Amino acid sequence: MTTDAPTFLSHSAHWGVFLAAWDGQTLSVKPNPDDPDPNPLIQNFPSALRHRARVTTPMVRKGWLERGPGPDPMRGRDDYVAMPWPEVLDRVAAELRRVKDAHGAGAVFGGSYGWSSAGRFHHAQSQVHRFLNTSLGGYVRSVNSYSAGASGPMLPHVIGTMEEVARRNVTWEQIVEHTDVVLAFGGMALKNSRVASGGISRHVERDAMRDAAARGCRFVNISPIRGDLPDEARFEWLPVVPNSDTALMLALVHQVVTDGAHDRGFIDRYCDGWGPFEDYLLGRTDGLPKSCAWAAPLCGIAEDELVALARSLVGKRTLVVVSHSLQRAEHGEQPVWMGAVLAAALGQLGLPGGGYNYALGTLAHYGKRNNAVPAAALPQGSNGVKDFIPVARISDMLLNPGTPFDYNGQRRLYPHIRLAYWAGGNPFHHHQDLQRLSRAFATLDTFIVHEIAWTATARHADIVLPCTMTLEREDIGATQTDPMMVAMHRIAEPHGASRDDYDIFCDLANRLGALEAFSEGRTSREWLVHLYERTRAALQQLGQGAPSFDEFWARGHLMLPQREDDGGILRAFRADPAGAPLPTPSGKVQVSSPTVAAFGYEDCPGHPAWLAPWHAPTAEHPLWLVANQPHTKLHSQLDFGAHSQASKRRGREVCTLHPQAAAARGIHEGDIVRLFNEIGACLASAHLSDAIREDVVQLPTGAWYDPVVDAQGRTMCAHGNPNVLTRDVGTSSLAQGCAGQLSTVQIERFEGVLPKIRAYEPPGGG
Ligand SMILES: Nc1nc2c(c(=O)[nH]1)N[C@H]1C(S)=C(S)[C@@H](COP(=O)(O)OP(=O)(O)OC[C@H]3O[C@@H](n4cnc5c(=O)[nH]c(N)nc54)[C@H](O)[C@@H]3O)O[C@H]1N2
Ligand SMILES: Nc1nc2c(c(=O)[nH]1)N[C@H]1C(S)=C(S)[C@@H](COP(=O)(O)OP(=O)(O)OC[C@H]3O[C@@H](n4cnc5c(=O)[nH]c(N)nc54)[C@H](O)[C@@H]3O)O[C@H]1N2
Ligand SMILES: [Mo]
Repeated sequence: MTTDAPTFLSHSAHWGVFLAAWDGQTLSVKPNPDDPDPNPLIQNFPSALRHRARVTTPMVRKGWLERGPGPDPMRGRDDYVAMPWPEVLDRVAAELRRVKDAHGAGAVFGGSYGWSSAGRFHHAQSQVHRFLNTSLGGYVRSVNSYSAGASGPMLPHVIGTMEEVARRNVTWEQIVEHTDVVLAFGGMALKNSRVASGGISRHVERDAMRDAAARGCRFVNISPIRGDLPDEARFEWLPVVPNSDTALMLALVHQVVTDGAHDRGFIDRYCDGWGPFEDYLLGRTDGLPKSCAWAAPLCGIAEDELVALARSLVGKRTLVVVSHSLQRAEHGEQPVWMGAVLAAALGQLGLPGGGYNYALGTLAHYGKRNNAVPAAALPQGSNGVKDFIPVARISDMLLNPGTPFDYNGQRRLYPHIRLAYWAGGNPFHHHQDLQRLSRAFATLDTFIVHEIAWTATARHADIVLPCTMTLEREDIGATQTDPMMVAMHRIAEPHGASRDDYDIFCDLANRLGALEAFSEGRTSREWLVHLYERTRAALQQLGQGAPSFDEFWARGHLMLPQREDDGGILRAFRADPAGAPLPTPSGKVQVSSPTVAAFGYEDCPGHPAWLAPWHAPTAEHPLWLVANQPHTKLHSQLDFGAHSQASKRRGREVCTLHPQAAAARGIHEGDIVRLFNEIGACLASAHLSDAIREDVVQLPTGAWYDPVVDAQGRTMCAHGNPNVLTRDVGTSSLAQGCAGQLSTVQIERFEGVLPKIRAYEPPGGG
């Protein structure tokens, strides 16, 4: 008997373009053969496809079924009852109609933040938004992201939109050719830059850093963790105290200014508001010069090192990079603004390989050329509800309806939400203070979730609708900065009774009398053809031949033309400040902002400033917690996959601390430890390393929330989810962004009976 070798077909994920084959038993994956540095995260797929953590059938929470819609603290610990599709969809449609009739569409929260899967059509968040717009008349939305919650609103006041400054600016090619010094605040870890929403065909960062370093480019990793730059960059490490970067940058500028080495010509011509900033910098306003001597104790770097670093930058092609992580913290607006001012003081903005590239290296989108034709996207329709929240204010909204909040110069009210609809995100991964989030979700009448797997979010839902994972459907993979558009073939049949998000919404829209508006009469395949047609038309406008959809589908990909590597708006502005002004209120780099000053926020004044974090280590919680992105998965996705599981020890996530911090607490390599502070606790396995500051413990995000009650009656996460330890505060009144990257904790050996990990076991009752 002979068996045919399974056929490998093209597909794409946020962690790269790949090929996959499924023979009904075994899934095999291999990266795009042209990828110089493929992302190992694709290895989470094979064991995940048919894992027991997948949701197999629609499920309804017992308490909701018995008592009907209404606030319920049982969310998160209840049993579930299986229900056939037609009946469950009838109930969802009826509940949507009830809430709309009784309270209006403004009582529905449809922000549905989350990364879902690659693929432009089955992008779950776009699907929810389109469904709620067309079938309900709208929903309360969320603005900005967990990624860039502070920089998103801040950068337009200062220099230009986040997109321009992060995505259409300095490229890796320019760095290889031109850059003398890269100051990488927060580093540029390859684990991060090998991820990009939508998928990338070639991961070039490792080679670019190697080539730049070989030419003599100097990389400086300014971060509490050494591993935030790869060895290929041959970097120097400045182990900075967390949340002190603004002080460090101020000190660099102070030194350059007092040496008279700042680029006055550049500042006069291209910046405004230098005067008030300089008064602050030199201490004329507060009697406190922001010198290297001043900054040294704040940022944990010796004064003479800071002076030497400042002087070494003058006259050099310097690129300032500020990672997303720095602004995912209290006063996160400040390092974003100050990074631009540092680059301006050195006169580097707009030069090839120089200046300021916010967020370079945090995702594979950045540092690339942009495509000359737009990527396909599902139109979302128009939203009849005007209320919104900054995305990370979800618990505040649910717990405090009707109360005011500040945002970017506005004062608004939190709406009263009765129903939340989520598809493609995991708030019990992404949000802070998870016990508070659990209380917030208890206030709802109804919580509906589409999921591929039994995440903690699904376990808090009243209705869980099982959806296909990416490998089980067709889609188009495309991003703005990768030339390869990918035909994402269906690799396997849907798991259990799972259905595409799109088909679920079609059936609901039909029940709500809005099928035509939602679907425009197209099947999924017809939508792909429709979306492809737009790319094809754009290519034809450029005078380029474009294959038919069928040819594209059969070939598996299409290479798109890219724009010139022209340095974006900053290069154009440098060449012609009057003709190509920056998209800021004054058209220049705003070292001070009268707009921001007029907001009158104490926590975000009119020029970048050193503002001590509200929460810094204390005697009780003496260590900084760095809760950064995980190496072995994307956020919480496929945490049950073999690649992620292999990194755990005794089933727990691994935290890293310095040997001296460990010795002081009697902690040894591999011990199970308990991390705790005033809001929560979790277990983790301890790893000792001297590549981290002594006052820092690092625990990545992504372990599925697994609450257990300990012997003292306190809830802790048995698995190692750091968001039980992060505080639910906004970055400032201006952006109200997520501040979850950092917290403060104490850590001790765990002596009790080790609780079992239950996070991947489907809940009872089904
Ligand atoms: N402490 C701390 N917290 C953080 C951060 C931090 O640095 N520190 N980082 C933050 C950042 S930058 C981000 S972006 C967020 C990420 O937060 P999220 O984007 O919410 O995290 P994911 O795990 O990617 O969640 C995506 C969910 O979608 C599901 N899914 C996948 N495909 C589909 C699909 O086709 N349909 C449906 N319906 N569902 C699907 C997955 O199973 C998964 O549960 O986390 C934030 N949280
Ligand atoms: N493998 C993997 N890659 C990812 C993701 C993932 O989940 N997994 N998520 C993706 C997403 S959605 C995003 S938005 C990006 C996020 O990109 P980032 O937010 O930049 O990534 P992090 O790994 O959280 O943080 C980078 C480093 O910043 C350092 N750091 C933390 N606080 C400070 C500080 O105060 N000062 C300084 N100087 N350094 C500090 C930490 O040591 C940390 O390792 O990553 C993307 N890439
Ligand atoms: Mo993110």
